[in-house]
Amino acid sequence: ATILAACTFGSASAADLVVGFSQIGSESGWRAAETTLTKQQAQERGIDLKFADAQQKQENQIKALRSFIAQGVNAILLAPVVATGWDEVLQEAKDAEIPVILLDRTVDASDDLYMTAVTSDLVHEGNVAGKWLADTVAGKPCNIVELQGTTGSSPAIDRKKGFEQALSGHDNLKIVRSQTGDFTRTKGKEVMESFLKAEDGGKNICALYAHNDDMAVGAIQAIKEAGLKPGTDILVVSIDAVPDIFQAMAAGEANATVELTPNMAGPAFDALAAFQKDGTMPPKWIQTESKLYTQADDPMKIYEAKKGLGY
Ligand code: GYE
Repeated sequence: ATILAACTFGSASAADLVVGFSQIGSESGWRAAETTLTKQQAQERGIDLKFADAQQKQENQIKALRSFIAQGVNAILLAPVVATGWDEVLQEAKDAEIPVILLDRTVDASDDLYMTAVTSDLVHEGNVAGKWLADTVAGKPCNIVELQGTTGSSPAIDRKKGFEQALSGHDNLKIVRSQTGDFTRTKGKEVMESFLKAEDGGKNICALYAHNDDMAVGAIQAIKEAGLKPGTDILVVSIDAVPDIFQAMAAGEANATVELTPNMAGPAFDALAAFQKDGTMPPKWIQTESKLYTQADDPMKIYEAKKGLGY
């Protein structure tokens, strides 16, 4: 397949590569940055990028992939909105000898149906967030509310798993409410409002764990409107490290975030270039780094550095 697939590219140089990108949508600042950077990198590398925004719907992603296959693109980038339901269309891409690279989320499908997945270690991210909270509350009783990412997506599944792993052995830490906020600010605010109402105005909520910063930013608004102080009455820990969470940290309204780079396309395009050059196959997983940031890390400086990067 490698040799055949290499022939698919023929003598095309990077400048001739046509790549289809099925993007989930623009549910968060992080997602918007990933789209910006992918388009920028394609332009810099002379790649003809066919961009399709699925508006958060898997059926639109499947339609886009079928259209890319019909167009005979050289390769496909896919950020899969949910983890299941991809086998058939990935098999169609494989039959057409079009390599598929997964960005920022994984799929429950055999890994011979995609070339590689460029993602962070999503379980580790949840684990880092949970460990930070366990260390911060240091044995005191702490009721946690959790805003989950999109139901059925690999980040929602894995970030929950990693966080709960970090809590095991700390009986003082308890998740008392957990619901999806679909990775958006609006839904994050809405669900946090319902948590606060259900938990006696939030008096006995010690911390919020949000699977992304956008839901945390929405929740912070809800906490303030309930007359409580986010960052002190209710600790706030989340993931992505988008500029606005650093602004909240600088105001003392958020406490910690785990960084996820929005530059997934760089490693993806590098892998495609190597494959096109001499058929070199990348590893099945290209892992991006995760780094914890807290209020101690000069948040305003980081905000200034990040705010121009397409979020
Ligand atoms: O954390 C969130 C986006 O798939 C890991 O998707 C990504 C997540 C990211 O909506 O902001």
